[in-house]
Amino acid sequence: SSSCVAHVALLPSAGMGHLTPFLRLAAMLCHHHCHVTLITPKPTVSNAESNLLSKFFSAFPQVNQLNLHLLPSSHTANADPFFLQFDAIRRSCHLLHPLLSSLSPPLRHLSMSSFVYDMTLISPVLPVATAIGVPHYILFTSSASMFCFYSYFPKAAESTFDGDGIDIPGFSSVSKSSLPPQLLDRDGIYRKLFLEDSPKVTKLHGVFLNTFEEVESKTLKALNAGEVVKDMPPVHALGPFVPCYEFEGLGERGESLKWLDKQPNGSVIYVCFGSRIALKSNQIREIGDGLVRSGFRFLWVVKGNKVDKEDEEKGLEGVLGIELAERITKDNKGLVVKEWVDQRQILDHSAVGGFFSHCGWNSVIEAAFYGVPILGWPLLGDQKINAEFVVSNGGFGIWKKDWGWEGERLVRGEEIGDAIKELMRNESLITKAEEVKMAARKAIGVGGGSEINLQKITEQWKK
Ligand code: BUP
Repeated sequence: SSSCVAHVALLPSAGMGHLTPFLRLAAMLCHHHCHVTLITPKPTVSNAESNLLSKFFSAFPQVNQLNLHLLPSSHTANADPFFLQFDAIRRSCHLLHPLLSSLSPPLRHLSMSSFVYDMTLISPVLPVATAIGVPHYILFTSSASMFCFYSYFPKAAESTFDGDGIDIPGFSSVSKSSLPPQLLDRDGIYRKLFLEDSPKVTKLHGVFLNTFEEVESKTLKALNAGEVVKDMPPVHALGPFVPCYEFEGLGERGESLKWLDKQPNGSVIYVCFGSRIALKSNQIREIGDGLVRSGFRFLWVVKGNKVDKEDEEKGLEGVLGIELAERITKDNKGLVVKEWVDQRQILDHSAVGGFFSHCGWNSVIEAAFYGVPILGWPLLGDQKINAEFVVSNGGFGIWKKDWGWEGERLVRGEEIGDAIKELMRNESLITKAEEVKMAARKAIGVGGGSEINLQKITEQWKK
């Protein structure tokens, strides 16, 4: 009967790094026979987001779409467009109450359904979820380690971080230089957001993470034992969120996949620094120089602008510079693309033997799922914490710590070329990556930890 169907509402926030895991979770919930409502903040910041949303809704017509029309964002000159969007969503959350009250079937039935929202929306959503009276959860779109740091942050912020590192139960010893710089900045906007939201995690019914026991067990245990924060609600590892063939990369195989088809097994290094970062042009040229110097084949996604909507008028030569573009063409070993690529299919391709990555959490988890060794260059935010995970927990990659954050110094082509050679020639990393891949698949397979967690929680909602 319909009373046995759990009805889950999901609310993602800005950027592909947040939207993608939400859509993958939505697909997982559909496969577990939940009725799903996806709340979509409109308009999106990037074209990539609106494209992915329309593919998702055509693959899952049973998912109910609710548009949350955003109030205009407060314009701050030079602010990060993604931050402005986070802010606009936060300031529009009071509009959720009338929107959610109009749902059918209603969300209101006690312990029958749930509301899952983005980690950056705790403060504004909390009163709405409480008023509706529905169990509510956040999807924390980074690692368990980062969540550990996030929850402990108000306490940690009392200190000046002057020592070598920071001592948090379950958090691998991370040095001060690896902590997100925006959080150390006393006037930082992300710091304010963390300080406001973090103490409220105890008010949630639970926290979902795109990770798995096998790689973050110590941290998950500490979180769930209340060692990080007293009264921590249950923290559920549900990952790795499987890239979903039903809506991702539908349609024609693009240029980059066709090019990969022609390359030998394990011969190509795939280079991509995520959807949020546009490196300075002198740094882009050094990367190109490093790729050519390495002697390896490469598939390189470059971004000339932070937001894809503004990137269209600049051609590839405009981003690379004519000299580098010609050198790459002459060398004939690499393909450079400026358009959005299907990273899932690229990492799954047998020609790809390594991944030069900024260590965004989704990218790290995708590389783990497909067993691809990583050369990490964390550029901002949580990425050094994620790189630490790759090197220590997974052991499937390398990270040159002296390269620093984005723009800290110019990393030379020679250094980059050497690091690529080191990655691509290291057989033991391939073995490690294969082990992580097996563990990842075990976690979500029948009887696996994450699969059991998801089953338990959806059963709970159906009661
Ligand atoms: Br760029 C790019 N194709 O061309 P992260 C990214 N992706 O499929 P970020 C593509 O976007 P945050 C492209 O597979 C991953 O799922 C990629 O998320 C996909 O980094 C996602 O790796 C990017 O977490 O977000 O974009 O920096 O800062 O929120 O971590």
